[in-house]
Amino acid sequence: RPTRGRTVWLTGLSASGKSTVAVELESRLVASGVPAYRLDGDNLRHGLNSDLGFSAADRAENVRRVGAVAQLLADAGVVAIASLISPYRADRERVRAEHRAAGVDFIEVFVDTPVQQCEARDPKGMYAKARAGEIKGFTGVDDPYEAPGEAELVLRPEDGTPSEQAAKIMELLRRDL
Ligand code: GGZ
Repeated sequence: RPTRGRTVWLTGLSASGKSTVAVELESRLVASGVPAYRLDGDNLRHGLNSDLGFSAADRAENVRRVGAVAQLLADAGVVAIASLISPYRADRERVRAEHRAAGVDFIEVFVDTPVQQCEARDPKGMYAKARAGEIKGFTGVDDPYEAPGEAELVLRPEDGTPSEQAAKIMELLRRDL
């Protein structure tokens, strides 16, 4: 029986761990024979979304496009794993509504790492630049992040390593894979 495609949408701040959890989830799915494909916000901004910046309108368009691609993948029987900051609730809800209209499952996962912790990690030095005013409109510093009200799953640092966090998503998916 072919697996049913669906979208797992990871939202959270820069350096919250979205991409790492996405990598772990993808390898767990593939290892259990489920086709999965990652759509990473930062990566897609080099190609599909290279015309977009970080205004609210551009972020909305970024989220819309990745949502549409995820739906295509899901339609092809693939588990699409999107990892984007996707800071606006309305943009994420629009993607959810489009999935619902198409009969495709949408699983929102809030990677809830507090900004202090993201900033302490600062793997690319982006928070430092934002604090110094060298980057304007950086999410969590001088641009908003609207936390999900009803995510299917919330992952906090105390839930363990990214691999353990990915295992929690697997539990949620396994019910009806
Ligand atoms: C937030 C920014 C910004 C601003 C550049 N605000 O952690 P990263 O570095 O590697 O990933 C972040 C990435 C965010 O892209 P997304 O497509 O996920 O964002 S959104 O969903 O909001 O459209 C960050 C980097 O781009 N970056 N400038 N101003 N993140």
